[in-house]
Amino acid sequence: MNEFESRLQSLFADHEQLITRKNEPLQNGNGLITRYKNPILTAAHTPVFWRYDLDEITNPYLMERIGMNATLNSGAIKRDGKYLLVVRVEGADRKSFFAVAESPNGVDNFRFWDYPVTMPEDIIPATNIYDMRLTPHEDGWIYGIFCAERHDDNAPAGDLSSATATAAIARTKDLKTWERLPDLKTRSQQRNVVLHPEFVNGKYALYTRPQDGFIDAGSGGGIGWALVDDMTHAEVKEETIIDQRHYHTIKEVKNGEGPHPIKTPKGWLHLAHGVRGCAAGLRYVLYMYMTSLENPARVIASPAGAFMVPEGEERVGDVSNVLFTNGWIADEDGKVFIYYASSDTRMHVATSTVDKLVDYCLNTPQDGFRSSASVETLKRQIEKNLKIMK
Ligand code: M1P
Repeated sequence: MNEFESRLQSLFADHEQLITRKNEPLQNGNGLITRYKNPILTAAHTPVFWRYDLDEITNPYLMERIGMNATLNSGAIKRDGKYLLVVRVEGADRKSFFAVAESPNGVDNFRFWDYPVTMPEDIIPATNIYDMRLTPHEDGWIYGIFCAERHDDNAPAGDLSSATATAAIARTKDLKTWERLPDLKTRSQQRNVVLHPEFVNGKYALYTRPQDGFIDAGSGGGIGWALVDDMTHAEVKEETIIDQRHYHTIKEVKNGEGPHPIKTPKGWLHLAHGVRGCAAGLRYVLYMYMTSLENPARVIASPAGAFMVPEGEERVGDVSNVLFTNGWIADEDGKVFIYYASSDTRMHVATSTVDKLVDYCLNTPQDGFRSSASVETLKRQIEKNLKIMK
């Protein structure tokens, strides 16, 4: 065996060892979620045959030809007993694309399908596409709504950073063949748009996130709600903010819906991200809320603060201090798999149950928006507990 062949062999062996590594739940959780020891997907999990030209004649030094930088913000769905993620893979060239990774158990052994998703373009091609929310809708289609980023041609000459964010829409039956539908028509820019899984008053319902600019929510922001007649020509004519940003909270700067909500007997469970600013930059955390079964746009529970924050190695990456989620799977037995990315770099899983998440939403105190209100809430719990402890 020559050097090329032996390196090739170890590349494949190391990769196989990495992707088949057993994951383990971490002890000492907070009673609500269980984190897992290993990230479920990293750039190193992408197939060797994506990154290397395996031909000794054209790549005699066996060097990486197409680098992968990150695997992050993934949509999630369960099909035929398999846990499927539509992963945002970011190449070394900074372009993101979608690729499906599947696992037999939802916590490890995630393996990418051979080819990434070939996503058809809309009329104006996008420079970058990312962060797909998957919704199996009661109309029979699986919709993928994602951000399409394009250079802002109205920016002053020489400004190569200004961009626009638009909600792009595609649908599929098998995650292999995608039909691209026209981008969502709205007055403002949009990111973090999510399709509700059921018709509401006979219409499609969208969670939106209007924003003034590509980064800044500006005067807009908050999680919005809009009814749309037709997903093949989707247009937001009226938009109501159902989950506001608020001063001195974890969602002061901006927020955005995560995956589509989960239906429970007590209401719709929502998972979202909230952003605040600090000396270290923006800090992204996850939070939850619930809306009513009768009217999914009416908030019925809003626990104060964060549901999950970046911890340990999660805090560091390409964009540090970020947790972001756009995928979760509720199993038939009530177990919930929360798929989240840390610091725009790698994917993780945490598990919980529908019952625990509902209990968390309904019984965690709400934000009183002032320190004195927080102290009163704390005192009530202390008083109750001291009686129990006597
Ligand atoms: O870098 C953190 C996140 O920033 C954006 O989220 P939002 O639209 O709420 O600001 C997105 O670009 C997301 O992909 C990214 O993870």
